Amino acid sequence: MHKLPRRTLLATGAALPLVAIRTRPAGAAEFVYKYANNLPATHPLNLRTAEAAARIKQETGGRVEINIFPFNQLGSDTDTLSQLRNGAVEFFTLSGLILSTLVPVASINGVGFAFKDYGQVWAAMDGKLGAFVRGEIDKRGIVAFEKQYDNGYRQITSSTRPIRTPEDLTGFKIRVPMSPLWTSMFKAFGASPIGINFSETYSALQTHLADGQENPLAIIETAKLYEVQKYLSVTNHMWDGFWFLANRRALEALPPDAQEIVRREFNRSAVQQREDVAKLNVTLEGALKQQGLEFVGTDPAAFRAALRKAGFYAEWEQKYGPEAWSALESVVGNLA
Ligand code: X2X
Repeated sequence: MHKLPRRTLLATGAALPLVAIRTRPAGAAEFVYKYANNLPATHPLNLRTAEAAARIKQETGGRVEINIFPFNQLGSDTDTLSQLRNGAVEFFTLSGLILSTLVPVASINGVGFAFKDYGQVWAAMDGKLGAFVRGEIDKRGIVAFEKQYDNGYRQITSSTRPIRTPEDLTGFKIRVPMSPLWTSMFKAFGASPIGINFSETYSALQTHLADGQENPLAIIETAKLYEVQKYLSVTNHMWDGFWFLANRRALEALPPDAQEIVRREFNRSAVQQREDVAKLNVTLEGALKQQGLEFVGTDPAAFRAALRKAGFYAEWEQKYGPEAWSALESVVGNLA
């Protein structure tokens, strides 16, 4: 600073903000950030985060503008995670299970049949388990906001044959997201899982690279997977949620009051989005049947027994370690 010419020195102080403002077009935001996700624009996650972005713009007096890029417009989840890390994308919602490729413990909420109901899900994820996972995410230069968005309980769909029992999964070519936990779980069922990003899933089903996949009803509906699937087996085999992630440098570049507004509004939208998904869980069965999906009942206890027999719980308990596992079991009871 001491070497700057006198004229520049005079321009500091009160004049500096004016200079900064003049370099932007009139009315343009000071911070223009990208928020990427993998879901269709019609999914409640996108509807609610769009509301949050609008509130943020208003409450920061137009200083912070967040543009949403849904449905993997900026790349697959794997690509977008790299972009989040290097700052090319500032915000990203990602399933903890996929985030586990970077932060291993983040897949723990996906352990098969762990949560009996949403009461347990939110007790764990808004409680000790969620705090533990966020702490691990934090070590990677990424910030996860407190409230997770709901993806939902996952159900298996198929284009070839109805899956009723664990034995029906034998050799079944099923698309799973890119995550060791998913692959491990479907191998434990005796299936042939193929890791494919969501951005490629519809076409993988269409071309029969995979004969089935598993996702919550809200995704099967909004991503129109019913167009390329025939049966839906109600398995509720795991619960999955999206962490709202921020590149730490980008978040901390915002003035403290704006950081607080951003965090508060995305947390608020998450809580509203959970309610939206809860309602859809009730109404979508009828809508999907009308689209031609045949619903198939299952005995979840049989699927869970298959996992136990294959040593799935023992293996993952060891991988996650005692602290995380006991945080999970403190809510859901003994899993092994
Ligand atoms: O990839 C999927 O199946 C999805 C959309 O559910 C996730 O983000 C895990």
